[in-house]
This record gives sequence, C-alpha cells and structure tokens, in this order.
Amino acid sequence: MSKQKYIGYAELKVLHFSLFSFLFSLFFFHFSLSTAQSLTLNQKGYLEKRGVNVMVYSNPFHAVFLDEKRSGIDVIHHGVMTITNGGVRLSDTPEQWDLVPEMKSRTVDKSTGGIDVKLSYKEYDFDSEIRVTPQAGGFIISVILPRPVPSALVGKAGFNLEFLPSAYWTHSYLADGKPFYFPRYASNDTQLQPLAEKVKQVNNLITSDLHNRQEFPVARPLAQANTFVMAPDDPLRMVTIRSDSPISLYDGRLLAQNGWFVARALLPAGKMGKVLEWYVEPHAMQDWVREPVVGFSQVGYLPSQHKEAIIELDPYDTHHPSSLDVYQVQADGTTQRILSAPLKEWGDYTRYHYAKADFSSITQTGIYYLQYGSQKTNSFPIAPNVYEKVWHPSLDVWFPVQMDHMAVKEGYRVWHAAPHLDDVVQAPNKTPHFDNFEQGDSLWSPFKPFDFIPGFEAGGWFDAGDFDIETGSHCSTILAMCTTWETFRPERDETMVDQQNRFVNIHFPDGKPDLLQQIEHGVLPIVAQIEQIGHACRGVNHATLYQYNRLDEPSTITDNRHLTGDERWLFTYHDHGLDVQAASALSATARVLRDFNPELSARCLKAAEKIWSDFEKEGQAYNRCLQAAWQLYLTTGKNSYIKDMESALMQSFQGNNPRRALSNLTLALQVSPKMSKKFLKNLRPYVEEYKKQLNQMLEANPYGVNVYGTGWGSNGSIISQGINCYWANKFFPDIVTRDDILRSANFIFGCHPFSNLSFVMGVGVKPKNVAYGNNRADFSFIAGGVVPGLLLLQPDYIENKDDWPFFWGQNECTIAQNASYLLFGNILSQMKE
Ligand SMILES: [Ca+2]
Ligand SMILES: [Ca+2]
Ligand SMILES: [Ca+2]
Repeated sequence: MSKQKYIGYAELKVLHFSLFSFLFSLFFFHFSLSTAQSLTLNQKGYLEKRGVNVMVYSNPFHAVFLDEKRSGIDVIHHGVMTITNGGVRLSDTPEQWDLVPEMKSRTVDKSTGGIDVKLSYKEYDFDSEIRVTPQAGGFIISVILPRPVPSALVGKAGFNLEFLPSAYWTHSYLADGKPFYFPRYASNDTQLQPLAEKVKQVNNLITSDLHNRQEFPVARPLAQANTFVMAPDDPLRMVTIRSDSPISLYDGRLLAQNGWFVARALLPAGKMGKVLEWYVEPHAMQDWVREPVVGFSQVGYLPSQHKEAIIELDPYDTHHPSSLDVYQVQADGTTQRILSAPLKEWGDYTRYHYAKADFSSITQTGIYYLQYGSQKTNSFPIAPNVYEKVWHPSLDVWFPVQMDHMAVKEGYRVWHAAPHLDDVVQAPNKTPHFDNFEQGDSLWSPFKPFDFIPGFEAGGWFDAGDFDIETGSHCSTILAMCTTWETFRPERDETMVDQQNRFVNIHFPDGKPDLLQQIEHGVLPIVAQIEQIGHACRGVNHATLYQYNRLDEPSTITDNRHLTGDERWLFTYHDHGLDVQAASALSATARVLRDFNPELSARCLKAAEKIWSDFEKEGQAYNRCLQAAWQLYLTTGKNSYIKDMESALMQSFQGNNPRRALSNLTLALQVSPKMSKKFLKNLRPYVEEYKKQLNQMLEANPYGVNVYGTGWGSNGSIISQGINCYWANKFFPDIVTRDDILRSANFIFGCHPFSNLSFVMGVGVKPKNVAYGNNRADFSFIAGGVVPGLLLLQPDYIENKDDWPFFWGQNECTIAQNASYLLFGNILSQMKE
C-alpha cells in the first residue's frame, strides 16, 4: 500500500498551494541571496562561515548503536549543533534501531569546495550518493542514484534532514509562506500502515509494541511545502530550505520521545542520476561572537587549594578583557571586588581559544563570584568543608533508584514498584541481540533455551538509563564500593533497605550502613551466576526491543509472573575477562560482608574460589588475574595468591606504550605494604613517569585531563585519574600532590569546556538540569548521577547538551561510573582545610 493513498484533503491543499509558491521561490532564490557571505571548505574538511559550520559525513552513522543523531550532514549554527542526520533514509522519522547507510567513500573537492559521499544499504543492495556544494549564502544538497530505487524501497527511500526540537520549539516556521509554530510536545496525527510495508529494523527487531496487530504507526506530516523557513523570528536559528520537489516536515517524537523534527523528501521511482536537490541556507549573523564560557568549580574551593578559572573564547573574540575580577558577597548583600586576576593566554584547543586566571591568593572563607567583561557568574563558596557532602546524593538517591527487584520510595514519590519478579529464563543461541548483548553459538549453561533459572529474582542494579543487568559493570561497581568501605568506612545511613519486603525508602534511616546494603544488593545476581551456571555470564537483558527501549517506570515491563513468555533472558555467554572481574568483586564482598551478612559472605567466597580453581585447571595466565589474586589474598590470608605478585607487577610496567604500561600502578601501590621492602622504592620511577604524563596532559589541553570522548564522554577516565592520583599521593606525596587529585574534581564540578555546569546531578551551585536516566523523557534527572560528559563531534566540536537529555554518550549515568565517583567523592570529603 503506498503512502500517497493516505494523503488527505488538508495535504492536497498544501500541495496545491506549493505549486504557486514554487514559481515564486525560484525567483526569490536567484535574486535575494547573492550578497550573503558564502561557505568555504576549511583546513579541517568542513564548510564554514562565521556562525555556520556544515559537517558532511565527518561523522558516519554508528555501526553498533546506529542512529545517534549526530551523523551524516550536521550543522553547528551559531555555536550549537541544531541540525543532523542529513542522509538517505528509509522512513519518515527514523528511530535509533532503524537501518543506517554505510559510508563507502567520502571525497572532498578542493576546487569547488564540495563534499561527496557514497552511501549503501547492503540489506537492499541500494546505493546512493550525496553531494554538498556551497552556493550563494548556503549550500546545495544533491542526491544522485547510480541505479533506480529498488522496488522494495519505492515510497520509502528519501532524503532526510533533522532539526533539534529544543532549539526550535519556542519558534515559528513558514511553509510556502503559511505560518505555523513548532509544538512543544508531540501531538500531531499518526496513521497505521500494514506491517508488511514496514522497512526492517536492525536484526529484524521491532521498536513498537504491536500487541499482535499486523499494522504499525507512522507520523503524518506537520506541513508540506517547497520552501520552509524555520524560525524566521530568530536570527540565531533561522534556516531556509527550498526544493522543486515537495518537502514534508514530520515530528519524530510521535513514535519515539527522542525523535527530532524531520524535513524529508521521497526519492522518485524509476529514475537515475540527480534525482533530488535542496538548497539549504542557515542564516548567519555576520558579526556573531560566541559568549565566553567562564569555567570554575560549582562546588567551590578549599581555602588552600589551587584556584583557577579557565575561559573558553570564540576565535573571533579578539578584544576580550585581559583580566577576571573576583568579588566577595558580604553578609549585608553588598559585594566587594577582592582581586583582579590577569588573564594568561593558554592558546588554541579544538575550535576555541583558552585563557586562565589564577585566584589562588584568595584564602578567606566566604561566598564569591567571578566577573568577566559583562558576564557575572553564579556564586560559589571557598571554605574548608566544600567537598564534605559531594557523594551523598549518589549513595542516598542515585543508587537506591537504580535498585532492581525493589519498590523505591522517596518522600511522597514512588520512583518505581518492584520490577522483574519473573526473572530469568535462559537466552537462546542468538547473534546478535541489542545493547551489545549476544549469546553466540553456544550456551555454556546446564539450562535449555527459555528454561526458568532460579536465583535471579532479587538484587542487582539497572545498568544505566536502561534496565538490564550488566555483569562487567556490576563487578567494577561492587569492587569500587568495597574499596570505598575499606578505605573510608562511610557508615552513612539515610536509606531503608528491606530485602524481605522488596522495599526501599530514601531519606529514612534503618540503622544499617547504606553502602553495605548496596554491596549486598548488587552482588546477588553475580553470585547466582556462579552458583547456577558455573561461571560469570554476560548479563540479564530484555527479550524484545520494545521492552528494552522503555524510558519510564520499569515494574510493568514484564508481567512479574513466571514463564508467561515476557521474561528477561540470562545471556550465559562465557568470557574469561568477566570471570576475572567476578572473582575480584566476589572475594572483596565476602570480606566486607563477613559480619554484616555471614551467609552471603560465605556464598561469595565459595563462588570466587570456584572461579579461581577453574583458572588453575585451565592454566589461565596469572598476570591477567592480579586484582582477583589480591582480593582473594586479602579475604583468605593465603600467601599463595600473592607469591608471584611482585614480579608480575614489575613486568607489567615494561610495555612499549608508557600510558598503558602504568595501568597497574594503583594496584601496585595498594599491594605495596604486603610486598618486599624494596618494592615501594622500585615503584618510585614509575610514579615519576606517571607525574610526567600528568604534566604532559596540561600541555596537551588547558584542563590537564582527558577532556572528551568519542562515542562516550570521558568523565569516567577523569574520575579514575583523580583516584589514581590519590593512591600515588598517599605513598609519594613529594611527587603527586593534592592539587593533582583536585584537577579531576574541578573539571567534573564545572571547570570544563562548553558550559560551566557541574556534571554531577544535584551537586554544586549550578549542576546540569537533564540527564539520560529512566526519567529522561521528562527532561529531568536522578540526583547523584554523574554524566559521561563531553563528546566530540568530528573534527573539532565538543559538547554536553543540557536542553536535550537523549544523547547517551553525553548524559547517561551508569553504575560503574557512579561507583567510581562514590569512591572519588569519599577521597575528596576527607580533604578539609
Ligand atoms: Ca545496558
Ligand atoms: Ca540504611
Ligand atoms: Ca512473565
């Protein structure tokens, strides 16, 4: 059934209207824009003019997570990425798991400034080519087909370009001159189409819950026209699109809450060569200069610590002020300028210019703010106790909300009822699944596919913004929590955890340390894996994509009754790396819970020792299991576990890659009290080498940390850097200093590029407002979550959106990263002066 059949009277009227406007727009196109400045191809391989950057497949679609909405043709418009996904797509409003084209080639023509990409859908043997060429003040997008659209894709293959809802939803648009506004919430019409018409999604999965109906919903257009002017009311966001074939505008949020506004035109049937041409012109403000970002810690500073603001400047901001003023806010509400700190130019990094201002000389306890030019920051404290409570929301709120199999209440709110009470069944042999889960060819399990496996109806945390149980991240979470407990013994009790009644009450002390209650809860699915299957398993995930993609209250994802067919699957894929991690986590738990829960402690130790004896039988290399050996030694006191530890560690430092060679340095420092007398002395040159690496980072970028990630932000590695510095400082305070540890804290709490918001939800004067938790569709957050942070859009744009929670690589809080933050927060909270 073709799509045209569904076009109603309203759309026909729009089409009719657009014929007139087409003639008008041809005229307008040729005479109105010739004075606008043109885009030119820059050294970095994208099209540029002041205020507008056009990336053409600098970022290809992602092979695993598919449509990340930062691929294809992307536009950075006055400093904000607002347009993405320019490409040949197979549906009106593509979703994350819809097929994406593979990029076969990308050619840059330096003479025309044009960029040409060849795309291919191998599932349909469908090739296309997209050419982007600067023209007038904008650019022409041409779609060229070497062969006609395959019959299966006629009426489906089209050219799409997507607009960020949060950048447009307070604005209007014109469709062939007719006025409309962008809706704040999706409420346009949908219609059903026969399921046989649906273009397949990845691995033949399906994102919609069809309830056995043989139809699926599609969005109907908001408007159709030959000329769209988006946000003519705002010079920062105004974009004009013209084509002589009709363009439809859709609201992708109708089918998926993370959808965008999609401008789209179908490719004609039976035609080859140039089949479609759009002219796109993002309006450019000729004198536009991006506001400086004044980076500082939203948590504040200890009186004696190094204090530095890092200012991010637009390259056109050539007359920026040369000093930063620090004001103190007095008890009577008046303010007093305490210091005018001179700016020290740092230089260029990514696409901006950076300068620093040192205000370490201010040591008096008080409330301060920074003034840079006309920009006044929010206030922040300088005081001996600024770090004391930074980890509390993570333990009090974030981890309790992540608890699977429990009802979780906070004050008047129930975060969720007890979910997944019908866990679990054996996953079938299936490759691949989604979320990077797969069972592979074998089962490595005593159970048959879809058999019920007992022991998994309690414990565990939701991995992140999704609701699966990841074994690997559980093990790192548990180990970090055990390290936190043994190093700092935080007996904080703000949460009731009643395992028997599956009930958690936040801000309701029950006399038991919350951290031990979390460790106890998190280890249950791990110990169950060893007991039931005999080894650590990949994890537990949903059976269907339309269960997995839920972004709300999880207790209704399954019916909580056994063997009704909607249960989660235990993926029993056997990976020795996971066994090693499980042996570490289980033996640490056995030790930490020895008095708190002797029965569970004994089960954990038995499971850890079983894994270890399997290693020995299989002849696993000792140097791959050092952390597990160390944890087993600490728990059992058996010297045999560490008899080769010293030489294995020294050997591991001999690698060619200096950074990788030091990956065991923290473990080496931790074990050093139990090694020979000379061992710590032998570590000194490696700690000096580590310090050299820290100094090199300060030369590589203004912040001295691993600023951004690709695919996933780098806050995890920045927090690890702080933790590593803690251990290095503990044993070699003359080499690694307290300010080295605090470098990571300053960054996480707001002294970073793009914005100066704290990356820890609810922590600091101005934390981020949105995160990718299970409440992301409410544009909200769960307090205590740490977001991944800054993501690179190739080649030079780093961002962390705070008006759009749906970029998981920027905003998704995960258990392993949060446990690492919990440890780091405890390190910080010991610093008081
Ligand atoms: Ca997951
Ligand atoms: Ca408690
Ligand atoms: Ca069930």
